[in-house]
Amino acid sequence: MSGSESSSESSSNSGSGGIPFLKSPDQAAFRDHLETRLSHWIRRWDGQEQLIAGIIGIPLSKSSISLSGASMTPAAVRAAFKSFTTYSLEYGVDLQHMAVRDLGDIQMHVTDIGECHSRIETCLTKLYEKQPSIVPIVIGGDHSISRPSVKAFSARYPGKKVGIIHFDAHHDVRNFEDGGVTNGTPFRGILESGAALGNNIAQIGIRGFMNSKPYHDYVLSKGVHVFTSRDVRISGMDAILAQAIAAVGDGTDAIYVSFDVDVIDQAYAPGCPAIGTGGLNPWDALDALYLLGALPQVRGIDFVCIDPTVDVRNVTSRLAVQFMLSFLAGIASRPD
Ligand SMILES: [Mn+2]
Repeated sequence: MSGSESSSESSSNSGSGGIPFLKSPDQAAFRDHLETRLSHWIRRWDGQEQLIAGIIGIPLSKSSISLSGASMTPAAVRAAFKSFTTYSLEYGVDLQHMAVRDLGDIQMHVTDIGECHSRIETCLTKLYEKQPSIVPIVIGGDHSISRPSVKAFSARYPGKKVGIIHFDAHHDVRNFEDGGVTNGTPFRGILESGAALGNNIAQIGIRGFMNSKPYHDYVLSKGVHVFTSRDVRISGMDAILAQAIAAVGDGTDAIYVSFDVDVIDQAYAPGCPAIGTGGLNPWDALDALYLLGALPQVRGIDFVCIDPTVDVRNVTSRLAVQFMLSFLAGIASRPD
């Protein structure tokens, strides 16, 4: 039997309902049997398997100060899974055998933002009980989801301290009096709740003409380590990240990474509500996320504030997938 006959026979064997070449809708995309796409690899979680990492969507954007379709991000990110393979020649890794699954979305209340935040904390707290070693990859949602996410993360390590590395154009410590709990307040909430101490938080990529001095003074008064976008451009990401890790890792037992995609320059991340120039470039961020993934103390991450409804050719959602993959490649490089 020739090779071509053999391959046509295998196609006919795999046809839906025994009909040759017919594929079920969930397998309708082109498939090359010599490559694995994320959409083939990241299957839904069965509720039992102990995972290295799990994707959890939080479709909340009613708490965004500016109009945001961030609630659409988990779906947009999943849709982009078909565009990427599991193999990176740059990092020398194929992720396809790593136990990473899609846990689905946390159901949001339609009108009650406080209830939404409470559900996030409850759901993640229970998840950590059931999956003690999981690294959650939380896909927001706007940045307000990070306060309940960090609170659950902090409670995961009772009696211990957690550190946070926060990539953002903004300090995110607005007062609660003017607008309540929003995507502008997560780090005010984290600091005031004691979920993490200021001295255990580093903010990377904060930039000018997007913040106010009282908020800059506030984070400094709490001991937060602030590295601007300009600092990264002048000193290089490796040097800044090393300083941030040294500061945040000192005396802490676990590190959470919160990544607001608006930290990236608007040219590379047009699908964010708060776009602006002077931001980080994506390749620095990709490497930073690889290095953070490789660090065993890093036990959770979120990606927030993408609005797929204003994105251009899904550039920003796809960037988030690449960020997630770099981070997972880092995890794959950890010693067992
Ligand atoms: Mn931001």
